Amino acid sequence: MTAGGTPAEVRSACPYCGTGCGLLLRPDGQGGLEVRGDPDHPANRGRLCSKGLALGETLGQEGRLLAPQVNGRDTGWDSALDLVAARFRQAVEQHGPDSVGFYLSGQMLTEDYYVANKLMKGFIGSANIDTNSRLCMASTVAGHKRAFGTDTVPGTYEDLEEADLIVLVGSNLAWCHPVLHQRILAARAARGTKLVVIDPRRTASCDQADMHLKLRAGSDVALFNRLLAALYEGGALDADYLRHVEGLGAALEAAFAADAAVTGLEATEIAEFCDLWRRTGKVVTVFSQGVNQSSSGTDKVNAILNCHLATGRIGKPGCGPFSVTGQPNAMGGREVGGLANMLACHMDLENARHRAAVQDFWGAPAMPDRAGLKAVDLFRAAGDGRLKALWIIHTNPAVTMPEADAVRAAIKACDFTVVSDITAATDTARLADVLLPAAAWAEKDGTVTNSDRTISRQRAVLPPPGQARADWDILADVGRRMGWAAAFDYQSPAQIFREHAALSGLAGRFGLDFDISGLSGLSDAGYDGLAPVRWPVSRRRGGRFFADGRFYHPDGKARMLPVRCQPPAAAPDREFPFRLNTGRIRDQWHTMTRTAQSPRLSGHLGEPFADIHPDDAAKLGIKPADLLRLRSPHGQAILRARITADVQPGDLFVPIHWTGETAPSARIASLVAAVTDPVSGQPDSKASVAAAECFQASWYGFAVSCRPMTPGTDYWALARSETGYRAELAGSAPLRDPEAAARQLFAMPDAAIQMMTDSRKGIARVALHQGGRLAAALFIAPQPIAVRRSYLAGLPGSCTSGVLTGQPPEDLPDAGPLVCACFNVGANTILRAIETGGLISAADVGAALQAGTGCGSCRSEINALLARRRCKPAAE
Ligand SMILES: Nc1nc2c(c(=O)[nH]1)N[C@H]1C(S)=C(S)[C@@H](COP(=O)(O)OP(=O)(O)OC[C@H]3O[C@@H](n4cnc5c(=O)[nH]c(N)nc54)[C@H](O)[C@@H]3O)O[C@H]1N2
Ligand SMILES: Nc1nc2c(c(=O)[nH]1)N[C@H]1C(S)=C(S)[C@@H](COP(=O)(O)OP(=O)(O)OC[C@H]3O[C@@H](n4cnc5c(=O)[nH]c(N)nc54)[C@H](O)[C@@H]3O)O[C@H]1N2
Ligand code: SF4
Ligand SMILES: [Mo]
Repeated sequence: MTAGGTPAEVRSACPYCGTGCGLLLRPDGQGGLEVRGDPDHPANRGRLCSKGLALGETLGQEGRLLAPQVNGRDTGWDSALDLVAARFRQAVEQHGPDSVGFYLSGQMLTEDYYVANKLMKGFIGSANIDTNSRLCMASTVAGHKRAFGTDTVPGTYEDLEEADLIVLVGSNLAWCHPVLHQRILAARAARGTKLVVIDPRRTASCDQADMHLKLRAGSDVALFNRLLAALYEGGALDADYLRHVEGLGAALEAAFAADAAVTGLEATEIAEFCDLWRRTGKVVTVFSQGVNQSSSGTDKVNAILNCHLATGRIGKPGCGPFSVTGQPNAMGGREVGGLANMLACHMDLENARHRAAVQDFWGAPAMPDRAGLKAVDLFRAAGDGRLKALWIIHTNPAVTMPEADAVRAAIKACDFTVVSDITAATDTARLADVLLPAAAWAEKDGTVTNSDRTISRQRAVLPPPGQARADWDILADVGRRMGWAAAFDYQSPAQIFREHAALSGLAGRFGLDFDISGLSGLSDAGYDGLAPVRWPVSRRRGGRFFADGRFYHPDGKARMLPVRCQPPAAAPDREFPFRLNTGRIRDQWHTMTRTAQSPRLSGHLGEPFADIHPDDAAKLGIKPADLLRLRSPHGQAILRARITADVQPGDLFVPIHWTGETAPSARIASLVAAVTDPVSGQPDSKASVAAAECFQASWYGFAVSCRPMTPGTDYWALARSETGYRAELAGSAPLRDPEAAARQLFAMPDAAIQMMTDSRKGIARVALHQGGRLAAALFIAPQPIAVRRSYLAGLPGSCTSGVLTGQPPEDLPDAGPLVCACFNVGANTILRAIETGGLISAADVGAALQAGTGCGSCRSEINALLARRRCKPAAE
C-alpha cells in the first residue's frame, strides 16, 4: 500500500505474445486490475496493444475451474494427485517410461517448465515431453542448430530501430507483435527505414510497406536462394566473415540451381528486392509462422540464415536474422529444454557428456538417451494405445493440433488423460479424466523470456480463486507423490529459478550459449526485485552473439546449408482445388479462453470467416456475407465468407481462434493435414488443400442476450458484448417455430414475448422481456441478416421496446463495427468525424477521436475508411 491507501503498482509481464511487454498492475481491491504499459521495460517502453490493454477485462471468475475434478466430479488435491501419481507410476512399471507423456506450452513460466522437464526426463526417464512450441518454433530451433550449432536468437529489439531495411517473412507483425511493429514504424518515420513484406496474402503489415512480395505459398526457399545468388553476383559477400562459415560452395550451387519463377513473382520485383537487400548494409529479416509452419520450414529458416551469414550481416547492430517468438515464454521453454529432442539449457540429449552432467546435477535415477515423441506422433501414440497416460498443461490441442478431430478422438481414447487449465470450458478439458485447476497469469510468480532473450518477472497480484495452484507447484507435488520427495521439494519459484540458473552454468562450462549462472545466487528478495535482463548473464560471457564469428559447432564455425525449394506436400486438385492458409487476427489470442471474455476484443471480428478471392467467389456463386462450407480430407467447416483480393485466387485464409465453445463448425485445424517438416517435426499449418462451396442455409439468425446462449444449429458463433452475448446463427432445416426456437436458445421460459413475423417472406423477429427490460432478441431471415449489430448488442438490459426494427432510431448515433479496440471507436463514428471534421489523415482521426493512437494496429482500417470517403460517389 502507498501512504494514501491505494495499492502500489506492481511490475509484471504481458501473458500474450512474445514481444514480452512490461506492465504496471494496480489491483482495484475488487478482484480487478488497472493495467498500463511499463515505461521502463525495454520491450515496450510504456506501449501496449489492444490485447494487453484489455487484460483487466479478462480476469472474471466466471468459467474458472475452482477445484480438481476426477471424471467430472469435484474433489480435493490429495485424491486427485494421488490418482495422477499412481496412474503414471503404474504405466511406467507395467509398460516402461515411454508409455507416458507430457504435452506442454510456450505459455508456461520457466519455473513450471523446468519442473516438468526434470520430472519427465530425469525421473520418469522418458523424453516423451513435447510442447505446442513444436507447432510454433521447432523449425527455427532446428534451423538455428544446423547453422549455428545451437539455438541462439542473435537479434535484439534495438536492431529493429537501427536497421535500414526490415524484411518481414511470413510474419503479420502489425497484428501479432503490434508493439514491435509500432517500434519499427516509429523508427521508419524518424529515419526512413525501408520495409518489405513477404507473404502470399496482403495483411495489415503491408500498409506501410515499401514492397509486398505476394509470393506463392511455400516458395520462400526459391526466393532466398535467388537472393543469395544475387548477393554473390553483386559482389556483396563478406570474404572476411566467411572465414567463420563452412558450406558456402554447396549453398551457392543450390542457390544458382533454384528457379525463382516458382514464387509466381515478377522477375523485376524479385530483382528490385535483391537489389535493395544487397545495397543496404543494415538488414534485419524478421520471420515467423509463414516460415516455420511449413513442410520445408527448416530449409526456409536456413535459406534466410544463409544470406545473413554470407554477407556477415549478423550479430551487429541493426543486422541479422530475427525469429520473433509467438508465445510469451516460447524462449524459456527452449532454454529449459522442453522439447522432446532437447535436454536442458541448450544441452543435447544425444550427447553422453551432457547427459551425464545433467543426471549428476539432478541426482536423477534415469535419463533417456534419445529423443521422445514429437507432438504429432505423441497424439498418434495416445490414440493407438501406446501411451497409457498423458498430461496436457496450458494448451488446447483438441483445437490447435492439425487433424484436430483425430487428435480429439486420440485424447478421448487414451486410458488416462490429465489436463491442467484455468477453465473447464475448453475442447481439451472436456476430454480429461482428471482436471486440475491452475492459477492464472495475475495470480502467480515466475519468469518468462521474450523474443530478444530478455528475461522478465511475472508477479502475482491477485489471489488464486478456489483451490487453484500454480503449475510448478502441481507438478512438484506429483513428483513428490511419485516417490522423489527430495528432488521436488520446491517451496517457491525463486528456488526453482536458482536451480535452473545453476544448471545453465554447467552448459556454460561446456561452452554453450545459454548461461545465466550469474543469477544462480539470487536471494528471494533479489528474485522478487529482478529487473528485465537479457541473457547470457555469466562471468564467462555477455553481450551480443556472432559478430565475432564464434559459433557452436565443434570447429567453432557456422554452416551455410544447400537448400532446395520443395512445394507443399499436397497440391490443389479437382477434388480439393484451394490452398488453405490459417493464422491469427488482431484481437484474439489462440483459442480465446481469455481474450473472448473482453467485449472490446470480441467487437473487432466477432465471427469466424474465410477470406476468398472475388474471382473464386464469383465462380462459386458466393455473395458477401454468405456462409462457406469448407472440406478437406480430414474435416469440414462452415464459416462466413469474406470476399477480398487480399488473398490470391485459389487461396483461402481462415483464422485459428474458434472452438467447440465459440463456433463448433469453425475449428479450422480439423481440416489441416498433419504433414510435418522432416527435420523439425513441425506441422505445416499454412498450406493444406480444401474444397469450398456455398453453404445453403434455409435461414440465418442474429441474436443478442444478457445471458449465455445455447445454440445448436448447423452454424453458430457466440461472442461477448458490452451487455452480454451476441450470436450469429444459420440452419439448413427450415425453422418453423421462431418463438420455440427463441425460448430454447435463450432458456428464458418466463420471459414476455414480443414478436413480428412475415411467414411468407420467412422473416421473424422475437424479443424477450423480463422485469420490464429487454433480456434477449432473435432476428431470423432467409438471407444473411441485415440489422445494426453493434446497436442491437448494446440493448439487452435496457428498457427499450423498439428493438424489433433492428435499427437505431434516427436521433441515436450508431457507433458501427468496432475499429479501435484500445479506445473503443466504431467505424460509423470515424466516418462521421471524417465527414463533419473534414479529416484527411489517420493522424487527424487520432487527434479527433483517439482512434488509432493506442497500439496503432487499427490504423490500416482507419486509412481504408478515409479512402472510402475520398472515393465517395457524388450522389451518395
Ligand atoms: N493477435 C494475436 N497475436 C499473436 C497470437 C494470437 O493468437 N493473436 N499468437 C502468438 C503466437 S503463438 C504466434 S506463433 C505468433 C504468430 O505470428 P505470425 O507468424 O505473424 O502470424 P500468422 O497469422 O500465424 O502467420 C503469419 C503470416 O504467414 C503467412 N504465410 C502463409 N504461408 C506463407 C508462406 O508460404 N510464405 C510466407 N512468407 N508467408 C506465409 C500468412 O499469410 C500470415 O499472414 O503470433 C503471436 N501473436
Ligand atoms: N491451423 C493452425 N494451427 C495452429 C497454428 C496456426 O497458425 N494454424 N498455430 C500454432 C501455434 S504457433 C501455437 S503457439 C498453438 C497455440 O495453441 P494452444 O496453446 O493450444 O492455444 P491456447 O488457446 O493458447 O491454449 C492455452 C490453454 O491454456 C489455458 N491457460 C491459461 N492460463 C493458464 C495457466 O496459467 N495455467 C494452465 N495450466 N493453463 C492456462 C487456457 O485456458 C487455454 O486452454 O496453436 C498452433 N496451431
Ligand atoms: S504486443 Fe500486445 S500482446 Fe504482445 S506482449 Fe505487448 S501488449 Fe502483450
Ligand atoms: Mo505460436
